[in-house]
Amino acid sequence: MSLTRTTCPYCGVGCGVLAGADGTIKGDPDHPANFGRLCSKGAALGETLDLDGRLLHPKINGKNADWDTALDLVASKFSNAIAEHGPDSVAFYASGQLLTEDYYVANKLMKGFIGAANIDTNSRLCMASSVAGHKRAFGTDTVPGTYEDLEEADLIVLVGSNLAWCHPVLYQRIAAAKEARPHMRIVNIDPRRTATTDLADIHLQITPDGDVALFNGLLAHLADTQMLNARYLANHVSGVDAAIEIARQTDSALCGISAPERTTFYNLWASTNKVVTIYSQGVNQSAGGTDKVNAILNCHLATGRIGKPGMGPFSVTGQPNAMGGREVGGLANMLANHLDLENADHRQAVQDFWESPTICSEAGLKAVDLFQACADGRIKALWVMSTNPAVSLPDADAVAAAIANVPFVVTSDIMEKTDTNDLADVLLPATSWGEKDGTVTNSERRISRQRAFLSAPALARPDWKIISDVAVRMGFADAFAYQKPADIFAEFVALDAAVAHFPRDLDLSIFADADYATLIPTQWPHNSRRFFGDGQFYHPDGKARMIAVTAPELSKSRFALNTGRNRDQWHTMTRTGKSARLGPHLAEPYVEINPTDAEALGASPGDLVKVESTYGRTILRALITPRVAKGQLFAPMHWTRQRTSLGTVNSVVAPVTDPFSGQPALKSGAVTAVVYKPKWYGFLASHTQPTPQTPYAAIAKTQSGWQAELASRKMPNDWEAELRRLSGLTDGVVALQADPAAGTIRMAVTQAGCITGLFFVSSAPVVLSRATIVSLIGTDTPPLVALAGQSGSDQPDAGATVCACFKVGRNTLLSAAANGARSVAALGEATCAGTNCGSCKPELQTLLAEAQLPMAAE
Ligand SMILES: Nc1nc2c(c(=O)[nH]1)N[C@H]1C(S)=C(S)[C@@H](COP(=O)(O)OP(=O)(O)OC[C@H]3O[C@@H](n4cnc5c(=O)[nH]c(N)nc54)[C@H](O)[C@@H]3O)O[C@H]1N2
Ligand SMILES: Nc1nc2c(c(=O)[nH]1)N[C@H]1C(S)=C(S)[C@@H](COP(=O)(O)OP(=O)(O)OC[C@H]3O[C@@H](n4cnc5c(=O)[nH]c(N)nc54)[C@H](O)[C@@H]3O)O[C@H]1N2
Ligand code: SF4
Ligand SMILES: [Mo]
Repeated sequence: MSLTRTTCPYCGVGCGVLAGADGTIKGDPDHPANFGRLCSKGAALGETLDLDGRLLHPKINGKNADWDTALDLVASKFSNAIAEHGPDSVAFYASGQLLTEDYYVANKLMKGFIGAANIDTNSRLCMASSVAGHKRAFGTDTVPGTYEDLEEADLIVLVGSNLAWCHPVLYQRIAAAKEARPHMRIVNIDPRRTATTDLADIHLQITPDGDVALFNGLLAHLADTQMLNARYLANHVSGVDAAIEIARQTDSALCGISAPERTTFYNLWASTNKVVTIYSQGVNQSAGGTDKVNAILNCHLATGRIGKPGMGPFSVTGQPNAMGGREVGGLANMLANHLDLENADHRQAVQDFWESPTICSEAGLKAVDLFQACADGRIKALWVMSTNPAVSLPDADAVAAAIANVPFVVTSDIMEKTDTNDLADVLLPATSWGEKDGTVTNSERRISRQRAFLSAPALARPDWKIISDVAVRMGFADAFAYQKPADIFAEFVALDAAVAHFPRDLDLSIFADADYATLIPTQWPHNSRRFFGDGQFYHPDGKARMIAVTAPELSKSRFALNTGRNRDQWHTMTRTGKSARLGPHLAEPYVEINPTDAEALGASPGDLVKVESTYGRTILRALITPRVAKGQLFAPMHWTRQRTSLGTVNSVVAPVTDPFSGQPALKSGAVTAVVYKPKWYGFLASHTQPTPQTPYAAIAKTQSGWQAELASRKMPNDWEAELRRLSGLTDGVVALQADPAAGTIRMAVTQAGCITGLFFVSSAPVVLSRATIVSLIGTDTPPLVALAGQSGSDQPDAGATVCACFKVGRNTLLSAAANGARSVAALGEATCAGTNCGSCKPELQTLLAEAQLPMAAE
């Protein structure tokens, strides 16, 4: 069958994918981001294409509606709010997961036609500090690096980036380069030990937010050891003395790393010319995120290590189109095409080009403030597109209440049940990846096509079309008469040509004559041109600026709550949560706790822990591990109220933001933790989808249906009724075995000779093999055999999934290792683990190390 050439919809690496309507997914060997590679999420894309859970019709107050009724309602609600309360009374909250064409149209409608700038996006939570830091240093928001630089570097410094899990294909490219060039050095700067740390020669386990102290120390070291590039600084950089002065005053010990370790790192940095510093959310998502960015940029500018092969700062983007969003100016303080909202000439030029009735004249509300305005009653109509703010913003319960407080809320999404959709008046069904056409820009400024290989299901429509249809109904028919995404892309490129006389980095001239249908992945400004290689920057004097940044005071809370991502889940799991293959890697919301802290709290493995702040609380499974330092906790951001009762970690994260970028500090909340002692723990496997109803409830998709981890302090009177309530299984016969002495109850539901539900309850955490129990659902295993928690066959328990592609469990791997497979390659040969996408290789390495087996020389 013929495969369509498209781009992965997950992370900012932007891998090329060959996809077929039958669910075939392959890495595109010709795409310069991945050359055929894919990670576990990309490889499992075929499993997320079904229509299960999709939003397929417009809905008004929960009832299906036709498009005309829904669009008329949305347009009239927005128009009425604007007429009555002014353009600032309405807001859009968009996403780095929109395609460039969708994003361009949304931004145009708000800024040029509604005439306000209340459009912000989830990129505020993601890239805003990098944008602000770049602008301060370069005069523009420019990411100068390319992926090839990563392979050419002699030293890669990874700051606040878990590349192995979050940009797996870049991680694999670096790992391959290191193997080919063994002198390459890798330093990982992260308060936590992660899968990425395994590739590093040096792990600098700094205190949270110790980054500025560390990099100011580096700058002072470079100055003190005559390693500055004096000629470069004199010709191309301003602000040098002030930045160095502050750096010298900084106590670099504040970063929490010993003096000898700091010196080793500083000497390595100073003596290596080809240095790339990759950074991500450990830098951006901080109350001092912009200063962290500039502390890093300062060191690259001070040595002139920027804009040349194998060197430079590299802020990797998270979402597939975070970069495209910046290009179209999707944030509340940007215009379009890298133009400045504060610049009257820029505004006039855009208004002239759009032939628009108006143009916003000042910056709109940034994400956290925007939802505060929703809470205050200032926003009368809100449109959320392709993002799930009730989960992903800090102080998420207050954000949910703020959304509920807005008189009219519309969302565009591909899924029906999300925490944000649950609060909306109108739901608009968008076409999903595979059904839509457009472009995305990856971390290295490469624009690639996403192409449809499936037809749009039911009434779903592309986002650009939905937005344009509303704009037309608001009275702007001429400006939004697009027939296809290519029309919008052409306008985006034409706007760029129309404003080419303003000094900017963005230059889309390479796309002027491009054929949209056959567009191949192309980098701007021009495939071979490098930014800043000539020492020219975009401040009026043509120079870059070093910024004097001070190290912040560090938090003294009992526990600092760090948050982030898992290898196999994407954000709020609306898509990856559908894949039974991806679920078992880490199936529950958990909190990593250092063993010393766990002992002090009295927490044992498998216990539940209540993590609380002044903003809210969560209940999470304790994962006791030395990967986190004492006094720190780490919890993933993925779990929502759809899949858990109290697993939404942003319920406890404070809405503190960086003063320059407005980006929230999502990585360092002050929290308390105590063990949560329920009366019973339960594990439920069911053929129906359970709903979270007990204080601890974590629901996940399995190959045979669903599973739920449960716990409660309330003892039900009737266990059979409880089983039916939690599982939704109304039919079938229940067999129950109680063992009061052991404190256990076991139940099996059978219908027409098949097991449809199994429920294991215990006064202590349930220790049976989940994989075995789940495998019994849908089989004709006799209930009594099933209740013994055994499959009836002699299949050993594979343990928690490590390799998602081949479903290889931890126990299988440990026994292969015990039988002599003592390297990652040997484990691959014995079990296939790690031989497809390779995303689990860092974990295979860790598993071998933990098994304390002598490693074979590879
Ligand atoms: N599997 C997967 N991949 C993804 C995503 C996903 O949801 N799932 N999302 C994508 C998106 S949108 C993004 S933005 C990227 C994010 O990619 P990353 O930024 O790599 O991911 P995070 O896990 O958010 O955080 C990175 C690290 O920052 C560390 N950190 C915390 N505080 C500090 C600090 O003060 N200093 C330093 N130096 N480090 C600190 C954390 O311990 C964590 O390991 O991932 C993208 N890729
Ligand atoms: N505590 C904590 N919180 C965080 C972070 C963290 O590290 N820690 N990271 C932050 C970061 S970097 C990010 S980027 C955000 C991400 O957070 P969100 O953007 O809120 O999370 P997603 O789950 O990606 O939400 C995307 C939504 O769009 C829908 N969707 C998918 N495709 C389409 C489409 O084509 N069209 C439309 N209309 N909808 C679609 C999905 O079903 C889903 O509901 O989270 C932020 N929040
Ligand atoms: S690294 Fe994985 S998630 Fe990111 S674009 Fe490539 S395949 Fe998709
Ligand atoms: Mo992100």
